[in-house]
Amino acid sequence: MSEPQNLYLYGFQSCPWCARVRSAIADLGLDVEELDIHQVSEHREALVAAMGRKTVPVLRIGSGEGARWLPESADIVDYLYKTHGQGGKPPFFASALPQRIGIGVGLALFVGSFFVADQLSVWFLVAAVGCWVLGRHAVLVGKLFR
Ligand SMILES: N[C@@H](CCC(=O)N[C@@H](CS)C(=O)NCC(=O)O)C(=O)O
Repeated sequence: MSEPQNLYLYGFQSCPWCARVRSAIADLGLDVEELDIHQVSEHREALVAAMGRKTVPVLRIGSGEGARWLPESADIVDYLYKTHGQGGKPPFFASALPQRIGIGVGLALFVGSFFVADQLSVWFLVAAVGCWVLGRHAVLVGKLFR
């Protein structure tokens, strides 16, 4: 297990994307202080001051002027495994891969829709939107497999 790393997670209890980060933190056995933006207004204000919005989860690495603020649950999970995972990989649905695959396939189908017959292009567009939505919400899809 790694030493405490001066890591802080901005989030709130019922946020599914925060749960994804929490599962990685538990898996890696990290010491991360959680800062609940619904319970403590100072945490919310600090987050908005740093990020310009209150979307969570956001990982703060360090404190004060030199702090780095990292948004996006999949990127946070990747960062935690890169820095503390000792070569291990996050589980598929906790990683950024499903999002990247969903969005990539969605984009490919969208572009493909311009090159196929009219009747087929509608289905390509429907499938493109489906892949994009599934990719964006991979964390919720992943819950079905847990
Ligand atoms: N793509 C983002 C989604 C984060 C997200 O939608 N967070 C919700 C809570 S679970 C939120 O903060 N919504 C309020 C807002 O954006 O102001 C991620 O994976 O971290």
